Parts: sequence; structure tokens; C-alpha cells
Amino acid sequence: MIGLYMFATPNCWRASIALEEMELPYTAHWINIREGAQKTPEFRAISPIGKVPAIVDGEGEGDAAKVYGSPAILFYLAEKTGKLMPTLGAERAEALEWTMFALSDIGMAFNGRNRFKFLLPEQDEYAIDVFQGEIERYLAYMNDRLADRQFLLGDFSIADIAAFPFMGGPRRDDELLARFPAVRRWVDAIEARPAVKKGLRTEP
Ligand SMILES: N[C@@H](CCC(=O)N[C@@H](CS)C(=O)NCC(=O)O)C(=O)O
Repeated sequence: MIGLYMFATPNCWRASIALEEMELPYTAHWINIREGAQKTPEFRAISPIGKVPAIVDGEGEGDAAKVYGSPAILFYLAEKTGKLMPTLGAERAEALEWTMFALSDIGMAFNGRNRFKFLLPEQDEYAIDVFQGEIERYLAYMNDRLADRQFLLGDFSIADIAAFPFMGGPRRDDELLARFPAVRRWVDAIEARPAVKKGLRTEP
């Protein structure tokens, strides 16, 4: 059995959606990072950096694999199951490009904007504008990509799982999506998937 250590955040939803979409049985352990649960010695034995998400593949068994961070978890699970990521040639190259774009550029822009807009005691308008500009640039890029494809690689893949939690589900921003109709259609399609609905946990 896989143990998933998570809280209600986009990075964690990447992991829970991937587990649901790949039909892997798992137990979710709620780590309330607002109350400091990530700092306990018990959790640090699993994720020494003291951050979620983390998984333990083979929890309670002898040679369990511990994986910290949504990027490593997505690739680990795709390789373990052979699902949601092409494994050969140009298709694999495209999958790597779009998944890494979602994990790095998109994640950094949203995390940066959200930190300056919502998490700091005082707002920094300059920083918010810089990150908001990056968000809109990436949404325009995705909008072009999705004009003639249902999902980022054509078929649903870990690239979609990597990008989606910042734009859909609890973090959906209809005002922003109205300017990017192909992205909005893509968000609607992903939100309608039963496994995604299950993966978007907001409580234990
Ligand atoms: N690159 C990591 C980032 C993980 C991360 O920043 N986790 C946050 C929650 S989304 C966390 O655990 N914060 C608690 C802390 O920093 O103490 C990923 O994509 O999973």
C-alpha cells in the first residue's frame, strides 16, 4: 500500500490526482502545515525537508520507497505503472517538455504570485505584477497549445496533472479563465473526471 502525506495545496493535489488516475490504492495522511505538523520527527523521518507532498510506497513493509515532492512523485508513479506518460521518442520528449514546463514555470509563477498576494502580511504590488505577468504569458501559451487538442499532449497525461491544480478545482479563477477559452475548456474537462474529483481532497 502507498501512504500519501498531504495537505490541501496544489502541489499535494498533483500527487493525490495521479494516484487516483492511475488507480493505485493509497492511504492519505493529513499533515496540517498551518499547525506545524510538517516539523514533527515522525514526519521528518518520511520527508526530511519537512514539506509535503511525500509518498511511502510499501508503507509498513521492509523496503519501502520514500519520495518527496510532486515532480518526483509524478515521474515515479508514471514509471511504476507505465501510465499517463509516453515512454518513447518524440512523444516522450514532448511529454518531458510539457510536464517540466508545468512543474517549473507554471508552478513558480502561481506560487510566487500567491505568496506575495495572499501569504505575506503586506502586499508587494511590484512582485505581484511580475508573477501575474508570467501567469498570463503561460496561460496564453497553453491556450494556443490547447486550441486543437483536448489535453496538453493530446491524451490526458501527467503534464495535465502537473498544471491543473493551480487553475482548476478549489483554485479556479473564472475571471482569469474567461480570457483563455481553450484553457477554460481544458479545466472544465479535467474537473469533470471522476478520479480528479476524488483527488482534490480538501480535508482528511
Ligand atoms: N517543489 C515541491 C514544493 C513542496 C512545498 O513547497 N510544499 C509546501 C506545501 S505546498 C510545504 O510543505 N510547506 C510547508 C513548509 O514549508 O514548512 C513540490 O512541488 O512538491
